[in-house]
Amino acid sequence: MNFFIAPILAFFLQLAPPPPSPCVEGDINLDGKIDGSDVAFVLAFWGTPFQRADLDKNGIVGGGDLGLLLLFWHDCLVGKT
Ligand SMILES: [Ca+2]
Ligand SMILES: [Ca+2]
Repeated sequence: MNFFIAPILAFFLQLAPPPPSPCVEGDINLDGKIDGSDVAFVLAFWGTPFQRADLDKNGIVGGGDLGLLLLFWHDCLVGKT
């Protein structure tokens, strides 16, 4: 499933505008917030070297990136309220 979805998501991410918020670290789809859609990107690119979802910079998207995304999620919500 990732084989078909990942290239399509990568294409649309290339068209995305610059990040509008300080939540850059985990805002994979650049919509200004860190939420379930960013988790979906991590899962869609799981096991691939997609750089924007590779938050821990180990060269592959995996559990470490999901953990960091959840960590950033919390920080982002605190800053927005
Ligand atoms: Ca986002
Ligand atoms: Ca990684």
